[in-house]
Amino acid sequence: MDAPVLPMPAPLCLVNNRDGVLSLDPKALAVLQEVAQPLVVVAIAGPYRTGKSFLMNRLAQKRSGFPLGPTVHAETKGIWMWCLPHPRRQGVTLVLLDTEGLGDPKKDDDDSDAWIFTLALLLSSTLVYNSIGTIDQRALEQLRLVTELTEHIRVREENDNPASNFVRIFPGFVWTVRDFTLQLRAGEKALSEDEYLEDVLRLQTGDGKKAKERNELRRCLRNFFPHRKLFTMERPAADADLPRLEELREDELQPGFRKQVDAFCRYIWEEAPVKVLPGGHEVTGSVLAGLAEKYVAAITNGAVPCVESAVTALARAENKAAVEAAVAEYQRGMEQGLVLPTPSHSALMAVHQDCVQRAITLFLSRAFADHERQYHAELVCKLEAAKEEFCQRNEEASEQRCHAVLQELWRDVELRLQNGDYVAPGGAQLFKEDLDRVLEEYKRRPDKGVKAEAVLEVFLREREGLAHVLKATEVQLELAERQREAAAAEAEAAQKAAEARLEEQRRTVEEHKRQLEQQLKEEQRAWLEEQQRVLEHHKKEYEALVREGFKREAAAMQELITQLQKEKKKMEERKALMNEGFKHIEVAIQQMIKQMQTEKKEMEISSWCRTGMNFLSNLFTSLQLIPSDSDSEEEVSDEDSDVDSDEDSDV
Ligand SMILES: Nc1nc2c(ncn2[C@@H]2O[C@H](COP(=O)(O)OP(=O)(O)OP(=O)(O)O)[C@@H](O)[C@H]2O)c(=O)[nH]1
Ligand SMILES: [Mg+2]
Repeated sequence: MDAPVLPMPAPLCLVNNRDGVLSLDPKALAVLQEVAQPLVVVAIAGPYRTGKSFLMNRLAQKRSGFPLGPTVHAETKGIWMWCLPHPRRQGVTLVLLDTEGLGDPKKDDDDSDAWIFTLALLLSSTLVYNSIGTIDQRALEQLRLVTELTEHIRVREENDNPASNFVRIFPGFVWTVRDFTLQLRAGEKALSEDEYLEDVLRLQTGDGKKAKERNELRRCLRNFFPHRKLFTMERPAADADLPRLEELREDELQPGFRKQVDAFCRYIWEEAPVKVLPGGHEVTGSVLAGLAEKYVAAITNGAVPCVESAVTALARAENKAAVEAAVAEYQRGMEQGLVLPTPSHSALMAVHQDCVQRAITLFLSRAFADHERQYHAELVCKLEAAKEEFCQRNEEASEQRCHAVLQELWRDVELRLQNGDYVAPGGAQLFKEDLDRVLEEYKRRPDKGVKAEAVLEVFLREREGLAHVLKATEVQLELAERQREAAAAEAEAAQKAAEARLEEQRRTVEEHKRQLEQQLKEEQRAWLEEQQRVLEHHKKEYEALVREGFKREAAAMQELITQLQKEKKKMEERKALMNEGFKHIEVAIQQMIKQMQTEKKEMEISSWCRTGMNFLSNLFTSLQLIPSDSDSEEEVSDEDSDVDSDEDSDV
């Protein structure tokens, strides 16, 4: 399992805010870099002095941590971070982000409020908006930052259409209302907290400028945040005790508050999702640190943070690291699994296959946005080169061992040669017997490895001159015969090795194809699911607008839905195309193998990569999984396109 979060005794400042200039704290970044687990990131934002830090400490299950201030002066500055083991999910880290309160009159820089809020939103998977009192017009107006988000966030580099794209990347939205004293009723009817929130977000009738502005905010909240949840909490203690809340025992807090805050914590621990990038890749500490760096750099350069460019830039570094990690994993596995020299080439290949599989799995679990499969192809080349190196080392180890054995066994023959025993009468017979003994013993010796026959053949060839020295035809014949035998054995071994290598290359190509296919299908499934979610969300909105009598807005919503349906349909067509593509790949691999078998040749690494991996990547790339904005625009302008047959067109 991935390394668990390091114990972090107290929160650290992640984003400094010095007079409106934001910067990242290297210490907090270093802590994040160490967290290899997927992260659930919960950020809290909202007006200053409303009990945000206190609530975050409850989520951390700690009495103190994020500092609270007892006075009217704003306490939290910038964004503070606390990484903790997730209380409910093994192998997941909970990251709490406590932000500086909004609307502090002491701040003269209004912009930093907007950027802190933007960062909290971009970095989290669940955003808690905390306010005090009730959700009245004033409370809503404090959230006007939401209507300005289009000026602060871009989702894609080109053709960005924030209205439809925010919903894909925005976190879940939880509103906590503190010191809430109202009864949740509409007339006679009791309301749940969520019904109350929806009631508050209902569009207001009227055509005036004020009504428009009010509705704009409501519409933004409804459109951008499909998952909304409300928790109301009563005052936690008597007025006199509020400044020393941290010191109060649990049973000194109001029972009603305890129940409500517990329900909130339970919801966050059980429901808040792991943060994912567009495309579904789970965010780990290093990725979150990278995102924070990219976004803060954009803000300090006076630019608008763009999610797509941050992800693409991060992907380069992460994918490179993923290749390195996968190759290191392969090498570690090979070192541990092999004792050189191996008895046969296939013994080495069995370990290789196992390690390659683990390396590819590791790479695919870490890599993201590798749309051109550039890094996957690089991995193939590096694994191939690493394998060749192991094969080389295996052969060298075998050669050394065989030479040592032959040297040892030949020592007696050498002595007899020096004594002239073989030139004496009966010498030829004696030489034959000795040679037999040496070769028998050589055969018996274990652990000679893949070069046993080749080394023997060379060894015997080097001794061809002996026959001449000994002037004995029998010796000459005997040597020639033995040499022929060794050569035949060597040819057979070489043939077997070539076949094994061919088989291994086929299996490796298959393995890459299998894992890639699995990943592509998974990506596509995630995309379709996300699109379905977005569609359902917009459909719900459409129905609400119709119900509330907002015809013009409903028509605009319907247009958006039609566009999303077209994108979905296009993806489904691509799915069919992709399945076709995989069949072609299968056939192409078989043909490639057949050709190699007939030509009895191995592919060189470079040509292997070209014909194998590049072939696959080109085909996958040409399938172009995710439709781009330009695709959908092109489709939308195509008035004749038939979408009415689509299952979702019943709105
Ligand atoms: N009335 C009230 N006070 C609270 C509540 N929770 C905490 N407090 C008190 O309010 C004061 C401010 O609490 P914090 O948690 O620091 O509030 P904050 O929103 O983080 O404040 P800033 O970081 O300055 O924006 C402290 O004295 C808390 O004890 C609450 O639910 N109701
Ligand atoms: Mg605070």
